[in-house]
Amino acid sequence: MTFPADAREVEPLQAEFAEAVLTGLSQPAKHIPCRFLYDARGSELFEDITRLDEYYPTRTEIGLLGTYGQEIANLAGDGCAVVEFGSGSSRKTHILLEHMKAPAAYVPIDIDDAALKEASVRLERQFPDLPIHPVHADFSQDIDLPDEIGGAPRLGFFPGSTIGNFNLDVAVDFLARAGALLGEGSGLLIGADLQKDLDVLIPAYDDAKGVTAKFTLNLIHRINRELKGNLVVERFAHKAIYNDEIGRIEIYIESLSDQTVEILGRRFSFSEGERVQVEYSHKYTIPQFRELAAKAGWQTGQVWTDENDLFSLHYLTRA
Ligand code: AVJ
Repeated sequence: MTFPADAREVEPLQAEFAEAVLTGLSQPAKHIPCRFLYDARGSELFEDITRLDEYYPTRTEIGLLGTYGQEIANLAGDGCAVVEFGSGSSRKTHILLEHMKAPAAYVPIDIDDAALKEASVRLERQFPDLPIHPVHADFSQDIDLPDEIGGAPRLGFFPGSTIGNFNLDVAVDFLARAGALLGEGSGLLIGADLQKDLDVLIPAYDDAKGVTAKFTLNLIHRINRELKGNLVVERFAHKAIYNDEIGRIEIYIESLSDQTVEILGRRFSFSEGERVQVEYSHKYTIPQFRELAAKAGWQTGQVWTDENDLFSLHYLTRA
């Protein structure tokens, strides 16, 4: 395994977090970008979410990868370099790699260096012949692929419906840049969550055990710890609603009273019921997602879904 040069190291997140919170809470419609939910504790809580009965995406996608892995591997061809965007714990990658014939390399890209190292060590043990070249970077920024993968055909892998975090424009922009990075002739296997009944959708983002609430409210603990905040977590609540017009789950931190808080020596006021938007999770129909991919210059091909039409896996190609 090789680790990236300093030039590819990401900026320390601390200053960025401070800037995002101070600016985001100064706007009339308060918001904090969702990537700040995923610190070490947040990533742990998200892993807990993926194991909830109500949270169908993870197990459904894992099922699809198992069922259609061979078909996917055949489409990708032999000797591919697999490039995973936002690989995190790389919990789904082995299913894909097991089906692929003589993959040339695995390139996990993630902003969390610890998760990246851990996953690389685990996969290296599991696939001793597979060269692994981790890239420590924010995959939403411009990145370079390691020289070591040379001219191997590339298969991008973007599971989990992480693309659902992005607004339409940002999603198109990301897919276009992923296409430029992977290059001509490459493939992209991408998971997209599907639109569905609210009685299934809402509990997936507001579970009975309150794990999702804990995940959302962890942001308050992070603000208190890292940005000298004095927020009282009991005075806020997790709120998940479905925006029917746009087709997305919207997650908020809601203030339970009129209150004023202090963060890095600055004061912020909340009225009772006021919300801070912290995450979006866009849901697509298959035609909608194909249209989005086409806008970003990808050819749409195979789509796999489960028998309950909960989740979709798309295989895209680049001419
Ligand atoms: C990591 C963006 C795929 O949208 O389902 C789940 C995030 N937040 N529950 C999703 C999330 C709260 C998740 N993604």
